[in-house]
Amino acid sequence: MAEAGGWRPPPELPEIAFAGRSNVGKSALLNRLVGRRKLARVSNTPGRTREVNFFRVNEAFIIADLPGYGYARVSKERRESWRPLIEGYLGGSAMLRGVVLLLDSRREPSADDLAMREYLGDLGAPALFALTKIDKLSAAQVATRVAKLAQTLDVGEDQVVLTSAETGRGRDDLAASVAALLEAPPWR
Ligand SMILES: Nc1nc2c(ncn2[C@@H]2O[C@H](COP(=O)(O)OP(=O)(O)OP(=O)(O)O)[C@@H](O)[C@H]2O)c(=O)[nH]1
Ligand SMILES: [Mg+2]
Repeated sequence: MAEAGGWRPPPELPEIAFAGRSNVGKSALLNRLVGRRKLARVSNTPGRTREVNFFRVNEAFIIADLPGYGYARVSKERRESWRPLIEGYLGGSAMLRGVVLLLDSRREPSADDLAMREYLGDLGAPALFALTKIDKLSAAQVATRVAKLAQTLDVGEDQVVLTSAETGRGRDDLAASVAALLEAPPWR
């Protein structure tokens, strides 16, 4: 089901998935994480990434950049087409070790964000919550937004990583958290 065209790695290396709504900054953050400017295409056109893109990092693990969901300007059918693709991948990959769900630090979670969060809870996969574009908040706004988002999502603040692909903030925290997911025993 996850075969969205493009390269699919043989299931030999552990996989970490990046999920989030369209334009939340998945591609930018994963480029920042692996320190390569143009690994994943950062789009000027939201809703661009419509397949699962796999990136092998250091011959050690795979990042699956999932298509962004919830882009309003595409047709209703296409807007809802993310579910089977994303859930098919997350539900089916034998090598999945964890999911990073990205949320825009400035915005309230959308219905799709909450559906995704619930899906991850039901799935039982280890999850991290990366708040993106933190550079767009003032220092004073950060603490209140983080507390509010953690509460809305019903996650502990220790599972939340504050990130900016623009400034690099949170990159090392995210790398450490991803490394911990990779070192944990398979959950499935
Ligand atoms: N200020 C700021 N802008 C960001 C940040 N991360 C991403 N952006 C911008 O947000 C837009 C979307 O970024 P992408 O990384 O392409 O988002 P995406 O989630 O991969 O989008 P899709 O592939 O369409 O689902 C681009 O214009 C980025 O330059 C950030 O940390 N800070
Ligand atoms: Mg993208």
